[in-house]
Amino acid sequence: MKKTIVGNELPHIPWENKPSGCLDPVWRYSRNPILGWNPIPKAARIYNSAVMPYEGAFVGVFRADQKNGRATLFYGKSKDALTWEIGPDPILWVDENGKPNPTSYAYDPRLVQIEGTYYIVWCDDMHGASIGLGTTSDFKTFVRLPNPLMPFNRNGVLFPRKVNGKYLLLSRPSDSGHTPFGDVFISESPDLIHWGKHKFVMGKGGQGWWQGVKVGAGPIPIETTEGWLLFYHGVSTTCNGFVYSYGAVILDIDHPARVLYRTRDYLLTPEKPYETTGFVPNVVFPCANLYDAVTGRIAIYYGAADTCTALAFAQVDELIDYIKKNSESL
Ligand code: BMA
Repeated sequence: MKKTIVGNELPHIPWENKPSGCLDPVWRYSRNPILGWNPIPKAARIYNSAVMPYEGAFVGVFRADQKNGRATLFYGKSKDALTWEIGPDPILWVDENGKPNPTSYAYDPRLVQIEGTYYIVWCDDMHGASIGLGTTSDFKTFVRLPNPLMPFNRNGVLFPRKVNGKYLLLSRPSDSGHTPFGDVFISESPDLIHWGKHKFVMGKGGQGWWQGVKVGAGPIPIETTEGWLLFYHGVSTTCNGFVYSYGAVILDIDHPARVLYRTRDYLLTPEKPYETTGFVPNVVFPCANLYDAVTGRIAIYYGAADTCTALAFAQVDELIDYIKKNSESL
């Protein structure tokens, strides 16, 4: 069988075949959402969260909005990546000397393994929105590392391996609120501490109006023989507020600042009741993907309406073919 994804097999990836009659390259899990309102005693809503395979099962770092409204990160584990055991308490971050180093708020985590170490990137508070970075070796002790970039910034996404000998981080510089800054940049580092050589990757706009206000990188990019496959969210404005959809780009494998293809139309937009109704209506926001390199199956984890966690599926060859044939002119 053709192997397009460069990576490991994951035979127990959550999966459901495409429903008959569906023409779209991305389709929803029929039992969505997998986490609904008040999923654990200490959180009202769990969404925009990160999961990954770990020791034959799955682990996750979850964005959980507590009942005081504050966004916090919780650890969770699962045998099937569908039913999750989360919490009961937020992650207790420590500094590199083991002293408590709590976050004041933390949201939209991404989780990645690079050279055997696990890293969590999230939206942090450093006198305003900024990128937070932490690490763990066992999902028991979570150590905060220095904030990689200056505020204000969101949607930090690390690549799963070094490229040309450097760690790579995507981010979306902004100001402190829901801002008009909406473009994605890439930075590189020899050590995850010192970041530089910043480059522009992609901007809001294009022919697709769904991505006309801002765009932001989503889950950890998937390495494929065609380039890095990266899902991203795109925002448009209506008279009732923002609408968050998602699409995907293919980035050059050795020079990921170079976009090769980019979806002109969204892959998924809020349509289902759990996406159109909730704490913030009309939001689908992907933060994680699982994949099986043998079958090319991809499971996308996304937050729905800032309330629920939902799942969608794609097959890599069909998806890449679709992106190439339906690309924005770049
Ligand atoms: C963004 C982030 C996301 C959220 C989205 C829609 O700015 O804060 O966490 O899902 O807004 O509210």
